[in-house]
Amino acid sequence: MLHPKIQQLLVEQEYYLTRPNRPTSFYNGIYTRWSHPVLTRRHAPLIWKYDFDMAANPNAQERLGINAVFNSGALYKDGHYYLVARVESNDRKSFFAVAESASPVQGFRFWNYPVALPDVNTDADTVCCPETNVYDMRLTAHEDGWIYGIFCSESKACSPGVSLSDACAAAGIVRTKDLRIWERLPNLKTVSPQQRNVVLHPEFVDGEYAFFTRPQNGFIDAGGLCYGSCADITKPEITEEKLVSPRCYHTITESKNGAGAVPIKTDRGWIHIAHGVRNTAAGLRYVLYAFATDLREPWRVIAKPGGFFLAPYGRERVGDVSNVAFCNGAAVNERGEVAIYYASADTRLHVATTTLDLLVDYVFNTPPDALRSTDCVKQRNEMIAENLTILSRENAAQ
Ligand code: BGC
Ligand code: BMA
Repeated sequence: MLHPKIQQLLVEQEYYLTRPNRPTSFYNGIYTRWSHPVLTRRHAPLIWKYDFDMAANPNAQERLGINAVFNSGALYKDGHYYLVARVESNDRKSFFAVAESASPVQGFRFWNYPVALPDVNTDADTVCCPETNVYDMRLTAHEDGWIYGIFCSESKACSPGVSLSDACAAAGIVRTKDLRIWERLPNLKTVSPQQRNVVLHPEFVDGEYAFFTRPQNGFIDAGGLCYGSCADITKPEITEEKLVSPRCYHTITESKNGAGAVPIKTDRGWIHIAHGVRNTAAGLRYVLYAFATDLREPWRVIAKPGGFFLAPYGRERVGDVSNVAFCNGAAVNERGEVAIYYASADTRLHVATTTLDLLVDYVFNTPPDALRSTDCVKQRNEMIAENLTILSRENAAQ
């Protein structure tokens, strides 16, 4: 028999999981925001948290709590949406779990077991200890036929003299055909000592596996969104990283930036949804920005709207790490509908829906950042002047 409290929780969770979602009134003509997050800690199956054995758990206490469900890789395949979410338990360790739905905006359910991620480098070397934490998987359906997951593999730094919080970040690589059985490949090697926010491009470029990288000297100090490639993904090593999207003073990427979703292919170019970070008196603020790169030379930026594409809004601003919007997955269906999965405040996962056409309009027709207040006002005044002419024409016609 099940504990009555567990029975009640199961009923309540079912109500929550089947709750319909609806668009909000938020408008910018670029994407639709939805009322409810698509994944939260309340989506975590109760069997992950409670021991259902009445004798062992007579008070129906949570034994292994789940704190947050956020930054998720995404994939659309055969009419279904798959999310590989970052699930963070009460002990601060994250793990990956697959949630599936036939709809991009509602009805996501986790599979019974989290991803069994094969372990690597369990022997400490002289610089980095064995992997401690994993997070932020990007899912790439590659033209070689595999689905790859590139994620951050974090470990404690262990050279002599380091502080308790010194850490190493590397890009972990796994691949699968069915999201159930995962093969682990060696962590990506690059010239720079650390990496976070690495994304595998879905197509070969000049016969090589192409990556968007984010070189960093230490665990935090980061050097812009870059590009590099390697011939053999089973021996993943990038020997040269080209700068694609630099950090820039007094813009949304001043402190850090990095790739987000796997680039989205359109007729006009690859559309990238990345993140930019600036510092404030209240701590770091993470927003999403977008740009396009050339179809044949995916490292070459061909359009770059100014400012953010999406920033934490209203209640999204509140959570464990407030003022963070973060995206590591988007899914595109055969009708050109795009679901952008973004997390807020490192706490829960939302969706913004749009289309390839609307994204192309946004990326190619939004003016670039004019970089100085005076020039920004000039840029705005040109639009205001044209608008006033249009308005007076309208008024005269009435
Ligand atoms: C956290 C990440 C964070 C990173 C850099 C990690 O330990 O798990 O969420 O992005 O540190 O601050
Ligand atoms: C990072 C990311 C995310 C996280 C963000 C804000 O650098 O890799 O995991 O959402 O910080 O805390």
